[in-house]
Amino acid sequence: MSEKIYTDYFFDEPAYNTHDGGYVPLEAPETVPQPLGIPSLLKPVKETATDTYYEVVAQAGETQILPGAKTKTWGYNASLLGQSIVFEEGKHIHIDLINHLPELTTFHWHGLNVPGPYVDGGCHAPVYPGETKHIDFTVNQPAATLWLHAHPCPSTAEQVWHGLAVPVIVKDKIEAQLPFPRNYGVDDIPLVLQDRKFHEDNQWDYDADYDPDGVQGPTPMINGTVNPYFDVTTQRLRLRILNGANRREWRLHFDNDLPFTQIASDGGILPEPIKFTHLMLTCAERAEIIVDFGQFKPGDEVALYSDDVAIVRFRVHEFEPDNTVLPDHLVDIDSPEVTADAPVHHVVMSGMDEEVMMDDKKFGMQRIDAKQELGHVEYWDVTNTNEMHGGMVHPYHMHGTQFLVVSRNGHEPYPNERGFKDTVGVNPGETVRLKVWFDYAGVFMYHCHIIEHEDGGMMAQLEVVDSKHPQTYKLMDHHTLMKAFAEERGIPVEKLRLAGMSSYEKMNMEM
Ligand SMILES: [Cu+2]
Repeated sequence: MSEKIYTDYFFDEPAYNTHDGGYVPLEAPETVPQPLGIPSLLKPVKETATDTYYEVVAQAGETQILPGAKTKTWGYNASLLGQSIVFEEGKHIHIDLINHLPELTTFHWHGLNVPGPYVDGGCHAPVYPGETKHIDFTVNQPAATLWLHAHPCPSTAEQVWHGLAVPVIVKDKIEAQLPFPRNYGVDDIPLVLQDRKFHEDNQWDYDADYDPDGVQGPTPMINGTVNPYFDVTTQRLRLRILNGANRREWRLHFDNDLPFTQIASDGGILPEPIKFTHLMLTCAERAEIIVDFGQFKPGDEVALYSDDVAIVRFRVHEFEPDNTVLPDHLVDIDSPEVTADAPVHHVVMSGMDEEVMMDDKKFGMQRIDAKQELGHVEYWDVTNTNEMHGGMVHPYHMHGTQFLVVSRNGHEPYPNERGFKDTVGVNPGETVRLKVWFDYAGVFMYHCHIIEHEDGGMMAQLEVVDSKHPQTYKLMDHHTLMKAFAEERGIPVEKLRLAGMSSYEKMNMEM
């Protein structure tokens, strides 16, 4: 492994979302430390040599997060966040998507290469209360940390805020050969980073906290735990970090700038491990890191911070010495040739607050904004036209693909962007060039992953066309979904308030 240790966040400090007027800084919780919650692993309902069957239930419940009253929360197969789901590469997966919530939802597999728009689970795949829908697909991508979250437009932000987000772990034979910790819950743990404001009786109040630039809270909540600690019983610890916040960027570093090693990005293992003291994750991005506690002794405590607030405390216990050295090279990543004569796609993310748009339009569910032939490899140039001072980094996400980052304003991408990604932070004034291809046909969304920005219209969709087997898709529309939300809430549609609606109204734009 190269001995270079990166000590900066790469991103432009003037563009951090801390500079926005509505920014809510994190505050250190004053409640008693709690053991970090580790989502249990969802058990398959059936398994054969080739097929795995799951039931994923979206449900409402109550969770003891703070002392006193329980908080009303949502989750997958649990009251908050959920049970982590494991997929093995090559297996055929069958999932019953079951909605026990009082309102419609969708089940979006963020980062999974599957057909769109129904298996992918974006806005065109609603599951209504009491309904079960079935999907099946073959896992066709390398080992990675992905996630499942709700995506019913324009209420994605509120449903994720209620708790509908859970890690999805893909395993394969290549990752299994690498000298990584992989004992789930012991030396291999997910860290879902979120922030909330607790109102009266420990409840969340999405409407009260609403901000069109993204809802935040002052209290860090990690895997659904406030003020968590984790008992370290091995020298090396693998953290699968997911930025599951609606809007917050996390700027991560340990006590005394303890270096750590990133081994994977959104879509899988990096070609080579990269050493850091500081790492910034924009919304929906993932990083797998290995932390080496070899220099510590039992009783020591090492905190992980975002900015200056400790978000997890690692309590060091006895452990066996572990002198594993990571190889310099982890996996091969072949960058495919761009298809001859392929067009270059241009995407522009503009505005802030209610004015956010993509290519000067707000999202229209029935409008196809771009097309790409199945299997073709094409450049996508993604531009953020925000001003550097007072603008925001917009995390750009595409459904149904893992892409490669080619360049940032013509320069090399960051050193930890040499693996597959599905979400990339685009700085104000920057154009990021991506190399994009799809393994399956369908309609796929692409958008800013500040979730209130996507609900507010900074989103578009493309059709991946298989010319040899043309297909048509039944696309949803905002009106149908909003009518359903209103009925489920027992109110007339005129009275319905969902996160993204005010952004369309303020701009006099039709949903
Ligand atoms: Cu944005």
